[in-house]
Amino acid sequence: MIGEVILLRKISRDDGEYRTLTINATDTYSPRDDTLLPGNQNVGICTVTVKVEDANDKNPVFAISSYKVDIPSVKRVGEPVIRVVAYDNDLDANGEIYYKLFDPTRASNFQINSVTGDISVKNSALAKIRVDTKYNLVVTATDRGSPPRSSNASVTITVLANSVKKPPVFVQSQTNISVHENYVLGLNYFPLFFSAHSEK
Ligand SMILES: [Ca+2]
Ligand SMILES: [Ca+2]
Repeated sequence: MIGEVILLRKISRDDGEYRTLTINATDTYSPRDDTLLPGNQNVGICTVTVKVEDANDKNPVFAISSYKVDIPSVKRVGEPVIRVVAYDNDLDANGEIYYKLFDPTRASNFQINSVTGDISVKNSALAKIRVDTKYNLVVTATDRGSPPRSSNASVTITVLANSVKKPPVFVQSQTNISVHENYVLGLNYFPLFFSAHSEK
């Protein structure tokens, strides 16, 4: 005789990785067999341990749904801008995440490390912008389950055109001054010329 164990409802790994079942096999009373009187049947007991395998039933979740950052225009190619982070509570490949960056304008000014989520500058032209410029990007986190699941977050990067204030510069970097010993304190002065440094 074969006994079948059938799943009657959906089972979740969140309630535990293992389930233990106790199965009894009882022989049948037969009027022609005196040894098998009612209440005097033989019982065999078997314990079955069921392991619940992981299904890819969780989406990656971003720690922040909307990232915003301001960066100076002097950022060079490869310089980090911001790091995005997502989590996935599934196991193994079902919980392994990789990142992709999508720019609706196809400008390719920024790039993302698919493993770490680090976004960095990709285009040196960002260092030459003349006005503050906002970039609205979308980052996607996708797991390696089959089929895969994914989530999006928005990333707004504002590149500030005049973010670096350069110090004033003296017209003459070296000046020689003669001082008479009988000059009056506070009355005699010596003009030193300097100019503000221009960004342009
Ligand atoms: Ca998953
Ligand atoms: Ca799961």
